[in-house]
Amino acid sequence: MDDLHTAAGALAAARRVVVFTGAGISAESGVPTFRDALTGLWERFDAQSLATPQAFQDDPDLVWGWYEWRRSLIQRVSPNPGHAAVTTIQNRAPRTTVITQNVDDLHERAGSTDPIHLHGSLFAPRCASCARPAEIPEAIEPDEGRRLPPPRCRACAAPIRPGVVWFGEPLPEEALETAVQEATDCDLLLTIGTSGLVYPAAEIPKVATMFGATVIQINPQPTPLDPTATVNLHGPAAEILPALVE
Ligand code: BV8
Ligand code: ZN
Repeated sequence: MDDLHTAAGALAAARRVVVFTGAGISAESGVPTFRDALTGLWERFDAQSLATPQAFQDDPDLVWGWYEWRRSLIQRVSPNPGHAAVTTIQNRAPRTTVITQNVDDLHERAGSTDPIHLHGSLFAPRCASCARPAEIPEAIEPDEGRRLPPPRCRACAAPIRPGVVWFGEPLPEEALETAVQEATDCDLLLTIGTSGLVYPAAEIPKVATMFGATVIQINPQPTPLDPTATVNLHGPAAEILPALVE
C-alpha cells in the first residue's frame, strides 16, 4: 500500500513525534469503544446519567459501580500489538509524546513513558470534595449493572469519585497545555482510533496541521479528522501500527 510506505517514511524521518490515541487503539485488547455501532458504550449506556458531575451527585452508587466495572474489565485485558508499536516509536524517536484520551492503563503496561491522560484515569480515584487522592479499591468481579457505594475520603468523609474527566468538566490544565505545546512543536502527529468528536481533545491534531506537521490518521472508519490528516490509513490499529514500524 503506497500510503503505508509514505507514512512509514515520514515517521522514520521525524524527530519530534506526537502519538494521539483514542478508544480504538484499545479495541483489539477487548476494551469497548464509546461510539462504535453495536459495541460502543454509549450505544448501551446513557452518558448523561453516568459521565457527568450531575450524574454522580444524583446517584453516586450507580456511577461508582459502573466505573468500577470498567476498571475491572481493563484489569483483565492486555496491551495489543498497537500499544507495543507505540512504545517502539517512542524508543526510536525519544522526543515522542504519547497523548491519550483513554482512561485505561494499556499504554503504560505496554512500556510507554509518561503518557499524558487528557481525560484522566480509572486508576486515580480522588475525593469529590477535597480532591485528595484515594486508594485504588480491591478488584471486583465484573458486573456492568452493579451499584456500589463509593468509599469515603479519609480526610473529610466525602465520597470518592473516579479520576476521569466528565462531560462539562475542564481537562487537567497542565496536561492540556503540554498537549497543545507538543502538537505545536512536533513534526509528525499520529492520530489513532479516535472519532475526533470530543472537544477540546479533538483540537490536538488540528493544531499539529496548523503548525505544519505531517498528520497520519489510523482508523477503520472515516472521521471528521480525515481532511486534517496528510495520510489516512484505513484499518485496525493493531495491524497498521506494527506494519508502520516494521
Ligand atoms: C469541556 C471520560 C469546558 C470518562 C469522556 C465544542 C463543540 C461541541 C461540544 C463541545 C465543544 N467543546 C466542548 C464541548 C462539550 C464536550 C464535547 O466535546 N461534547 C461533544 C461530544 C459534542 N466536551 C466536554 O464536556 C469536555 N469538557 O469542554 O469543559 C469547561 C471549561 C472550563 C470550566 C468548565 C468546563 C470534557 C470532555 C471529556 C469527556 N469525557 N469520558 C469516561 O471514560 O467515562 S468522553 C469519551 O470520548 C472518552 O473518554 C473518550 O476519551 C472520548 C473520545 O472518544 P474516542 O476515544 O474517540 O472514542 P470513540 O468511541 O468516539 O471512537 C472510537 C474510534 O475508534 C472510532 O472512530 C472507531 O472507528 C475507531 N476504531 C474502532 N476500532 C478500531 C478503531 N481504530 C483503530 N483500530 C481499531 N481496531
Ligand atoms: Zn476529602
